[in-house]
Amino acid sequence: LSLHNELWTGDQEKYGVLNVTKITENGKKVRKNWTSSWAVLQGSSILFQSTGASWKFGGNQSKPEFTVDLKGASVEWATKEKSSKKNVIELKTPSGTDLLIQTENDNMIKEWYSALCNTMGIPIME
Ligand code: I3S
Repeated sequence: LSLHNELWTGDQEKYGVLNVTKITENGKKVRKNWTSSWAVLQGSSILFQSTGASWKFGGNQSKPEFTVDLKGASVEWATKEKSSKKNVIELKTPSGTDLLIQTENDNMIKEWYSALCNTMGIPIME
């Protein structure tokens, strides 16, 4: 049981660098803007903070940051119509904000996929 718990909680918290873009906001389609971001999955939300180098230009300038509530969200591999990139996951939230997340690293994207599925209590399908 303790091993199971360790695996479970271990999978629920994850962080790393991902490419991310919103594709809808409040249900409306928005123009893609792929950005390299630190992504932190914690509890049922995911936080993104741009890795852009704004700190170079003087102290406290804040980097773009946003959090997405994943309660009730769906996670799926994005179709070719959604993006020409490889390793793209589509996240759809009940609030109408849909995101694509992507990394060139095949293993990393699988880890993110599993972690997201675990967070949402979805059985993992390859
Ligand atoms: O789905 P789209 O509109 O073909 O997405 C591409 C565009 O957003 C493009 O930028 P422009 O706003 O200048 O058209 C991006 O550079 C591409 O990366 C987007 O497509 P991919 O297939 O990379 O997600």
